[in-house]
Amino acid sequence: MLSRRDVLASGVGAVAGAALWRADRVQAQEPIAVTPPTADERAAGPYMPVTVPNGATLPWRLVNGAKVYHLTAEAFTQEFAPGLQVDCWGYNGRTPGPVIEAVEGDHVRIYVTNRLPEPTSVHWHGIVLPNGMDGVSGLNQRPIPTGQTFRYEFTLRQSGTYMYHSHYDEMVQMGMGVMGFFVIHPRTPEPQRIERDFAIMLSEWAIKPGTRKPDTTVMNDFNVLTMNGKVFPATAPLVARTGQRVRIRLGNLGATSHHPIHIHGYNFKITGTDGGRIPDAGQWPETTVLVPVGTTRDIEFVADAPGDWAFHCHMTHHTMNQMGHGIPNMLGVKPGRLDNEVQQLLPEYMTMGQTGMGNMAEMTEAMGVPRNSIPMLGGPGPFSYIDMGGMFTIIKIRDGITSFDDPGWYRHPPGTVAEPASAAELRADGIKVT
Ligand SMILES: [Cu+2]
Repeated sequence: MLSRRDVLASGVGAVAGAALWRADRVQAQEPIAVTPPTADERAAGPYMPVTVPNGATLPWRLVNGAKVYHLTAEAFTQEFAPGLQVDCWGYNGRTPGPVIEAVEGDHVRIYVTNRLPEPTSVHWHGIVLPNGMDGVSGLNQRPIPTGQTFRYEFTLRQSGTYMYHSHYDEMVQMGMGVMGFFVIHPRTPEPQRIERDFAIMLSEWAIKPGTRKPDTTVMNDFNVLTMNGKVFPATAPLVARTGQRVRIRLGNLGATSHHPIHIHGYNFKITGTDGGRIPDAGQWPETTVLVPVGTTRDIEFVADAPGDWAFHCHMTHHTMNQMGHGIPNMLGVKPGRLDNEVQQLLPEYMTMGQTGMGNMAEMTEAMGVPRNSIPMLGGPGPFSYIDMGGMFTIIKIRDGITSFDDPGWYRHPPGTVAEPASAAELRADGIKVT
């Protein structure tokens, strides 16, 4: 077991650690229900804590040199976006559960209380540990019965982005949200200091419009795609100051969908997986990183371009919400007298989609949707309605900011926004529009 001195020796210093702890509390997008860290905890926190948009980190306590955590697997209701309440399972009242954060070399003791209506167990995905701590029900341990608390205990011998999730009745429990991140910071500070470090868990859900309970039995019919348990526009932006070095840790514990996550305005390097840090020579530039089921990917870039940059899954169906996918293709269809005739039976009938579906998000919102559902919802933007939902968020980079709260919409320097071309401009450049 590590001594407290070992833990304290694991980073850059107590004073810096204390400052970082406090900064993270201020930066959090939602109140984090933790007691303020004790002097011991502050002293042992010499790393840049992860910022969890819409989420939380798990509080811990130093007891005789070990970091002690407590997870409770339980059922609760979570709002994915205003208008969509979902009955989920997860840890400590949220899905994904709070991020477990520790430092390489730490000895961790994690108590898991089961308040689910069936047994559970926790697997520590990617973490090197004794076999009996690996959490596969039946193989490595007895399942944790409802109402009981089990103890997991191991020493962290690696650093990187890992996960934890149920390993009992996996289809149901993971489909209901029983998962979270396990971030281990390196014992020696990284050569290039990360100044903004985000963690985003990607999840998929099957929730029929008007219902609130995810259907965990579907194989492909997922219709709600979340980042940290929220769909756009409820996803909190990722805010950084111009010039800061940013890391985004992505994880995917969905059932079947891989997510190509795309950044606008930047390229990045893929710097880590749930196997650990990728050596510099093995990193290549990308603008889209595929995050397959059962993996994590870390990406890093220097935020040198101010603006509001989209950050989203590039599967176009994954930035939609509970729309029907089996509907007829109406593109180019001339409805003729169809509307008049059908309206005699269904007064509110309207044929839609003949010119495309770009305005349907706004229209369905105006027309009303079934109770507790968000068909195709996007959100208002600075220029017009943003017709994307689901796995979509915004990276907001601003010059000189000291608060990382949502800074509002980007104010573009004059002359830097796409605008209608004037006749004189077209003439001058020899463009003929017929
Ligand atoms: Cu996707």
